[in-house]
Amino acid sequence: MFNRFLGIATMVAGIVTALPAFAGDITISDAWAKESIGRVPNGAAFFIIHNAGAADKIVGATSDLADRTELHTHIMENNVMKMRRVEGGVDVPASGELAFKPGSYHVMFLDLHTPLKAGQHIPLTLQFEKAGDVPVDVDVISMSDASQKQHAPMTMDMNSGMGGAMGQSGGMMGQPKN
Ligand SMILES: [Cu+2]
Repeated sequence: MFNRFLGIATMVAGIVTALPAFAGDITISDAWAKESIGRVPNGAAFFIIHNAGAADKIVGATSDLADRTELHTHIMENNVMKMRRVEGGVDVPASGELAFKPGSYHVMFLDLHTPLKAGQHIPLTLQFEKAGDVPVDVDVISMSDASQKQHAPMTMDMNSGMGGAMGQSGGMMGQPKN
């Protein structure tokens, strides 16, 4: 019984560390964005939506960080990964989760007013059909931390036959080829 109590205490500590945003049945965890490199004027935020209640839908996002804040997804078209703005929102299943992650759904910041810097926390508001506005605190992380999170790389899966070369560290963009 004591062990079980410790287990619960550990779980709660983990949840507190993740600083989830909470509104009704919707909780957002693990919200992050990549730091800006050079003068790239755009950025993207990722997070996990947890829904404890009935089916809902994320219909938009707002921020003061950029001229436009949009819901985007990636699609494969003729073997090329392309970004598209999501029209009509994305369904969040009842008693389920929806992940916004690299290579898939993301919140896009177009024309950032200032570059994103690692260590920053940026405010973002997600808009749900039923839960309404849910404020989110997004952690801006470094490129190297971000590449560790990106188990689904943005590039195409062209190296799948090469044995996965996990021994090499630091290869962010794959090997250059001549
Ligand atoms: Cu995008």
